[in-house]
Amino acid sequence: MTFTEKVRDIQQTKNSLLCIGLDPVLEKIPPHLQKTGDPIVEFNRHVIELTSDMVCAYKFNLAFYEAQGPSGIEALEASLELVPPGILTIGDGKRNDIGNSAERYAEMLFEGLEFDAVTVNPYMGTDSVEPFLTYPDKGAFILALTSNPGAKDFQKLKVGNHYLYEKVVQRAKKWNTQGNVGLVVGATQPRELAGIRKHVPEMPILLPGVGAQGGDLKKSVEQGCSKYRDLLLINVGRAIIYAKNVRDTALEVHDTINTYRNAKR
Ligand code: NUP
Repeated sequence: MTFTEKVRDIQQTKNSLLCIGLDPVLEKIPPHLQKTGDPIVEFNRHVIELTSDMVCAYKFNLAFYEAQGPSGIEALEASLELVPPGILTIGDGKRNDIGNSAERYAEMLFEGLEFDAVTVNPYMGTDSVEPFLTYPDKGAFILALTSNPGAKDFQKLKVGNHYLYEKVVQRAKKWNTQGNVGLVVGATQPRELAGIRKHVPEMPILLPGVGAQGGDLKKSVEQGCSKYRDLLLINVGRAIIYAKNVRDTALEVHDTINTYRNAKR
């Protein structure tokens, strides 16, 4: 089974496009969990227990763990153990380097931490991305068009008749000989998302930017799904993990996504 098939299988089985971003910040963790031995792990345990029946994936942004030093890495490893089978784990580190060094990043993320998928920065080109593609059952989400305001600085520069991000999408399509390449596209860019989906009808798209960053959920679902209304992984972080009622909030996002997904078009 290719990575793309795995995404489809999990999303259809669980009837969910929701990916929750586990980006814990110590100061924001509720007081009763602060008193435990490892607040980050207990916080993640709390969120995972309340939401694992309604997600297709959990995304771990490495910065939130690495910021804590060695104990943060241990917390990341312990948190990954808490994810039940049948749910994808995504290591969001946007790593890359020359091929020889990128190989070590791929080894660390796929073999050491055993993530199912990672985010990859394409700026250094094909030889830098290739090490992430040598794991056929693992996914590499290539940064195409990000959700932040600075996305326009480089990603929307014109290169010939195309924007730079369109060149990235074209190249990612070429890299996808084994069904293990995906794209990162921000929910703040729904118009461009439609164009990207047309170009890659069957590629998984990881979509951050819903919730705290104000991305448009309805348009994202309408423009970003494949024709089978899947292969879009909608990441929501802060708006769910710090909600007063984590389960109710997550369920509302999950159900809203499915309402848009199932609407007649
Ligand atoms: O374009 C991107 N935008 C973005 O926010 C690519 C990302 N990987 N992210 C990450 O998604 C960001 O670093 C954070 O981990 C998550 C969004 O979280 P939130 O805004 O829902 O809390």
